Amino acid sequence: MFKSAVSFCLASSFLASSLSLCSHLPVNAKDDQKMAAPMPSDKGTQASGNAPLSKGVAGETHQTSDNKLPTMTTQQGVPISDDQNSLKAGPNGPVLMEDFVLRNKIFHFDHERIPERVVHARGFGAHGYFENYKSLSDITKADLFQRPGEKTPVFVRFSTVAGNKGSVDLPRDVRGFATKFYTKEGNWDLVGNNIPVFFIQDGMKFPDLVHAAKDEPDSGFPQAATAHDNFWDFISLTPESMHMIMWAMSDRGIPRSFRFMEGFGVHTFRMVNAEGKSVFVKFHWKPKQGLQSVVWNEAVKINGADADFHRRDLWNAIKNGDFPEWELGLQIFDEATAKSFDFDVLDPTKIIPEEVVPVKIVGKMVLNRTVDNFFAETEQVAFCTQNIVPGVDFSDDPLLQARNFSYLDTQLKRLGSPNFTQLPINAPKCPVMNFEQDGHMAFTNPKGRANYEPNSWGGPRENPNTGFKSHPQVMSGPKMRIRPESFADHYSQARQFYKSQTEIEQKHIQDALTFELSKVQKPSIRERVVAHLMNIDEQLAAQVGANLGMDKIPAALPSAKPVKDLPASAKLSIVKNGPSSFNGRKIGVLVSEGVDAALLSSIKAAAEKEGTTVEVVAATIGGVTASDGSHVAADHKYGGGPSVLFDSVVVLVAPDKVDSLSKEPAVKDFINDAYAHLKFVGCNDAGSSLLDKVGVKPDSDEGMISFKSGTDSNRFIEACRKLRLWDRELKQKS
Ligand code: HDE
Repeated sequence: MFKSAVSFCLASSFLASSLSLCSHLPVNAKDDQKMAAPMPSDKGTQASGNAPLSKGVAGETHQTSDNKLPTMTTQQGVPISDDQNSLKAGPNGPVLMEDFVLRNKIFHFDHERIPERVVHARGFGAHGYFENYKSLSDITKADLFQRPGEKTPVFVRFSTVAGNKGSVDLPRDVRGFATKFYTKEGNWDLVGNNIPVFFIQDGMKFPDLVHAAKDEPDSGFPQAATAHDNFWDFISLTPESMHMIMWAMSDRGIPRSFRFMEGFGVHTFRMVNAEGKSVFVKFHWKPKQGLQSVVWNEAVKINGADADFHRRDLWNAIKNGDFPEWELGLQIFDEATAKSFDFDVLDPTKIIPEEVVPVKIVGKMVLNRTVDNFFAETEQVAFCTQNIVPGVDFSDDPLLQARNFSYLDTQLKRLGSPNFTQLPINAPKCPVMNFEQDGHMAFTNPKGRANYEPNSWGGPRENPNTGFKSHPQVMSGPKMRIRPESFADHYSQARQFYKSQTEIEQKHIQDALTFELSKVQKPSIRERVVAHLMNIDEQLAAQVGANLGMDKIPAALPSAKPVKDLPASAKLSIVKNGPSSFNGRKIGVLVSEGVDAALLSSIKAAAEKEGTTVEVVAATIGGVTASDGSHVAADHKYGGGPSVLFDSVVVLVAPDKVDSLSKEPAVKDFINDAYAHLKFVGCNDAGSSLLDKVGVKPDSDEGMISFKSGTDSNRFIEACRKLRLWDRELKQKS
């Protein structure tokens, strides 16, 4: 009665248009049944991939069976004939229960989500390798560090902490920097952050910290933002967090991209050599691209313009062959040195200044491959701090000890099976041999008869020579819940950090604290935070208090230990550790019809020489015709490519377009924001007039560069190496 494979509704891959077209189905006179509307074109749709389509007998469209694409199958491998329509009793009839194709598809879809990470839910990963500069056999027997030039595969996942999986990339937050080394002696996970200290000293407080930082439990907001009462309430009652607060409120909390941030192992770890001798180490990742952050107003706008700013940046850099690199640095010290410090190296709220123990660079990491599938790799990767290899060991840092419990537990919850280690992204790239078996989704069960040890059938067996052995540290002491006295100085290093910043960086810390605390509704919480700041720097407290409209700055809270004036450390500033090149950055060139072709080419050439990307912003995405009649392709339309997406901008317009452009809101914003965000701004003569008309003085400071000839392009790029003209903000302030 019914033709087979009737009623393809391939008219569009989009449900809405499919539905509207299907509701006007033409009637097939012969079978008196409704048929799908014909395709508007036979070029193929998203639904059909690129499969050629042919017209059916009554004008309906069918996929041809002779296309070259592989045949779609069910999960059981059964070829699918129709991926558009469920199996019905007649064209308008109910869907039949026997439709295993539909059921399998929906069943799988219904189970697509897994629990997101309870912290660090939003992340982005990439593959690469770590390469040794020289052997570290004197301090560690870790196999990956033995041979100079040897490369070890790695997977790195960067993340924000507080936001949910679908939140934005640029909230003010700490960034995760987690590295999985697939070594020949097992996986080593170095699960660090872009800030070298942490909020708390004992894992017991972690759930409280995270509860306070995340959205409030009654309202469910704010998401991915610590600017709310609960967070600052907890912080104001937790003096140990003050050092971390200085870092989080600095520009480190709003990095320009993952590529331009440092990474830190945070805790003190141990390395152990073949003789069993142990040293303490702190791990550092130093970006070869240099440090860079954005300014707060820019971050706010980037989140709207491109919520995926950081992930897109990393993806594009790798796809363009501009592989980001970090050098691995170690601070190595022995127990005697550790004891000589007036802070405790087991306290994760403390750093060891690089001036005190220099960072020894031992190798580099290159990220050179994007993931094939976000879920399979970035989402399913399971980092565990307890994944270490022979030659690396833990210290007694109580935060690290608590993490070692937590991560395995969380992976079982997220990935649902103890066999998560068998997933390709988590599986070691060396042999895995033991008698662990079964469990959900076991697919590498041991072969043969032996599944216990000792047995009479065969290996594997333990190896006392090469197997992992914990450093035989002597332990003694009464069993008690206590915070050591050596952890009690909460302010000295916070002060040291603040004092080590440049004037502009100190201003940003003041501004960040002001912004966050201005969102706190309860005055007593604001006051308590300012009272802490009094212990760090009285002027900082006075400025933040004044910005918050406090009549009286509260007295400093009592400090358990006298606050020390430690020497400033240049390494703690971003501005003092910027790049020497504009390599890897991006210039946005705003153009009009009739743009000067020669000038545009000279900018592109100068940028290419520096390793800088140029993107063109025009009235439409169709591009413009340049002065010489050539076509200039556009990467963005005005408004679609605001200046916040670029590290510097150039305004290249034709004289007859100045008037009309000066009335375009998106063009005005482009120019005004670039100036306000302290960027270097280049322009041709007509561009200068446009700047003037929208309220930006084209010769107001050395950051404004006018292009008279092609050589000015080189001058512009050289200026851009400074990244921002910080003086502009300081002058605006005075
Ligand atoms: Fe984590 N942390 N953490 N953490 N952490 C997680 O593990 C936890 C801490 C860090 O990209 C969770 O897989 C406890 C410090 C990163 O997949 C969870 C404590 C540092 C990532 C967890 C800490 C970190 C996590 C959530 C205190 C910096 C993301 C999902 C005792 C050195 C890794 C997951 C990735 C993730 C627990 C403290 C960094 C719940 C209990 C300190 C970079 O297991």
